Amino acid sequence: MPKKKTVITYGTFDLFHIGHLRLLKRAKELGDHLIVGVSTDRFNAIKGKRSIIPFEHRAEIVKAIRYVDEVIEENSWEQKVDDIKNYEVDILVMGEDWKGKFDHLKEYCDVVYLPRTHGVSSTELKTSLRNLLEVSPARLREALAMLEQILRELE
Ligand code: C2G
Repeated sequence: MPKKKTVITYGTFDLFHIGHLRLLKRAKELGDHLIVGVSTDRFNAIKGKRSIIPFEHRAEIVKAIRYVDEVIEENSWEQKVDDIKNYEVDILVMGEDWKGKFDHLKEYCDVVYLPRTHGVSSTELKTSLRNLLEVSPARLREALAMLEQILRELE
């Protein structure tokens, strides 16, 4: 029986979206067992990222993804070496925005950078949501004029 190939990847996975899903799908296709290190809120602060969705929910969502076999906490940059050893990881997978950043781990396992899914990111989603909420006075006046027009037609 050949040894199961274990894959690991890490991320915040805030506002879970198609880019995250496709990354996890492709990571699982590289092996048999996929472990995902989900960044805790505290580690996000260290990364300089503030996620909207709290860690517990982000972890629960990732765990529910059919490609994911195991979820662990990502608490530090340094834990990857121990994780690779403790979980007998064969491949570390990251999106290409991290290209080169984890090459030092090639000493312990294969390191694969996969193309990102273009046109979507948690940051872009946050911006779109913010724009939706920002109603300018001009847009309010337009809406008011439309409502007054509707009222006139109803009278
Ligand atoms: N990703 C992607 N396509 C996108 C957005 C993200 O392929 N449109 C990938 C990223 O390249 C990453 C994974 O999805 O591999 C998770 O993305 P983030 O949640 O943004 O993770 P990040 O903040 O980059 O944290 O130690 C590693 C860090 O924890 C990675």
